[in-house]
Amino acid sequence: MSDDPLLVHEDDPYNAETRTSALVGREITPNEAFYVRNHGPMPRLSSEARIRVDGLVERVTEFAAGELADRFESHEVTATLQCAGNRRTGFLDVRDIPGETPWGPGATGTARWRGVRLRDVLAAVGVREGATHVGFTGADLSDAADPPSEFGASIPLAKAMSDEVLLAVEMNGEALPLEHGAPVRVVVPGWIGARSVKWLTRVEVRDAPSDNFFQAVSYRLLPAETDPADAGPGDGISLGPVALNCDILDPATGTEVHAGGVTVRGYAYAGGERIVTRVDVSIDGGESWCQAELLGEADPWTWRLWTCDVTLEPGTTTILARAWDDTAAAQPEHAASLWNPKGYANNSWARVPVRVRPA
Ligand SMILES: Nc1nc2c(c(=O)[nH]1)N[C@H]1C(S)=C(S)[C@@H](COP(=O)(O)O)O[C@H]1N2
Ligand SMILES: [Mo]
Repeated sequence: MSDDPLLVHEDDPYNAETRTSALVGREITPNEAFYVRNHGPMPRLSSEARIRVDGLVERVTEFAAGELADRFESHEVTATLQCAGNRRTGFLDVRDIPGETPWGPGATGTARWRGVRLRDVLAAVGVREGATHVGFTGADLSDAADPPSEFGASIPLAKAMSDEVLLAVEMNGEALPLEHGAPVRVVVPGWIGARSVKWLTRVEVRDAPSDNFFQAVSYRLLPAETDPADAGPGDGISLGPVALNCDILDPATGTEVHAGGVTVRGYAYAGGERIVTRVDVSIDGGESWCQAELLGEADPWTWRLWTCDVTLEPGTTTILARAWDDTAAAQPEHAASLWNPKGYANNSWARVPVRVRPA
């Protein structure tokens, strides 16, 4: 076991997920334990860095990053970020996914984000008639894009105008760390992490979604038979609101536990504007289920931690978990039915095999 809360998948670009041991039982993920998902080298910007707000606005305006917090009211939102590739490893037993990071359950975390509302910034510059989307551009150049480009994304105007979407300058009470997008990043609660653009340099009000590679081509869910190399702009399903998901953090996959009473612990996250309403746990392959205790408060923007006491007999067993949301939807059973060429949105039942030793 390592003391490092992060499991590094790649050094360049730097990509690391939170180990389950560092996620378990914590409502808030500490900054040094929060997963990092990058598509290129991390740019070092100063507080003088400009953020240009343009497109379908009355007054094209540039703000210095450091001036935003003085110009607009400060707001804090506790929100879970979840990468669309979280739990991709569950797909790899079904079929290989070359060229994509094999994220386990730790490409997600919850932080207290403080900053200004995007809505207030948009009101200050004036949104023009015909606007339907708001695009974001970061300062980092990615050669994952063809041709290489800055990382970018967009969200519909209605979401951009919501209370919860922030241009964040602080994370858990500290200045936003470099790897999380300093000095200013977007935070879009309920939506896949890829829409929360880091190292923000541009906000563009548009009459269509962004044509940035990471919005138009990547982060889209393709039919299983497609070769992602052939995918062009607009192909597949654009990923936006996160799908209902959960995973087991303790016991950890493949570990040994003593027979008898065992407390199973994990997280569940409804995504979109939904809340988690129930988490079921099974130790008999889904024949029967017991209901986990949901901790904390129901909140659409954050995960719900849960615990469930089970009694395990000696041998090997796979602990299962599945979450339900307030639309009465539950997670799908098998990763196989969800497999897609880029390995996004695996929200199939959590499955954690353990060896149970006689007590
Ligand atoms: N500029 C920029 N923003 C970005 C990315 C990036 O590579 N560059 N990665 C995105 C993805 S895919 C995710 S999941 C989240 C991860 O945020 P974090 O690294 O702070 O956890 O940032 C998003 N914003
Ligand atoms: Mo992501």
